[in-house]
Amino acid sequence: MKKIMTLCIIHQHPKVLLGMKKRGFGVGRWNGFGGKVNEGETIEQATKRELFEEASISIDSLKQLGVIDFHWNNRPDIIEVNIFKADKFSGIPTESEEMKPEWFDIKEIPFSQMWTDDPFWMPLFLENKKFKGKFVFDENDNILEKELNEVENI
Ligand code: 6OG
Repeated sequence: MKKIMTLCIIHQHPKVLLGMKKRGFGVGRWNGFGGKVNEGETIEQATKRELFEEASISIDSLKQLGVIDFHWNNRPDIIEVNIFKADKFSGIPTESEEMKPEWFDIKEIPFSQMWTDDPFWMPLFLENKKFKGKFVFDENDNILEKELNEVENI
């Protein structure tokens, strides 16, 4: 089964807003904000909802820069993560039960405490390039296979 998910990173150059995941999937890692797309919701609506639920901020416009399929060699499901950027928001980034937001200079992105796919696509993301990819992980979240291509359109 394919699960459709969102991931949104606020990029106000030279800083990005990430959140420390406090519970659930990806706990202990810095990441963008996001989660599952609910039934009856568009991917963009889900992205905005998750950002508000997890960090108390609202965005009007957002741009999709990437889509990546993730598989694990010991699990049947596939996660499709839709990656968005926003540069303007309203509200004050606020800690929630799920995420602790923090600004990072793009030269100090904490890749050692992030998903191991992030260092591959983050440079494209920071340059506003669009990309599609596929990563296969083993049961310890090590990358077994990767495919990442810059594309004209998502
Ligand atoms: P919840 O299910 O906890 O949302 N996500 C990933 N993000 C990155 N950078 N790499 C991955 O590689 C990811 N797999 C999932 C999607 C989980 C959040 O984590 C993202 C969602 O934003 C495997 O609500």
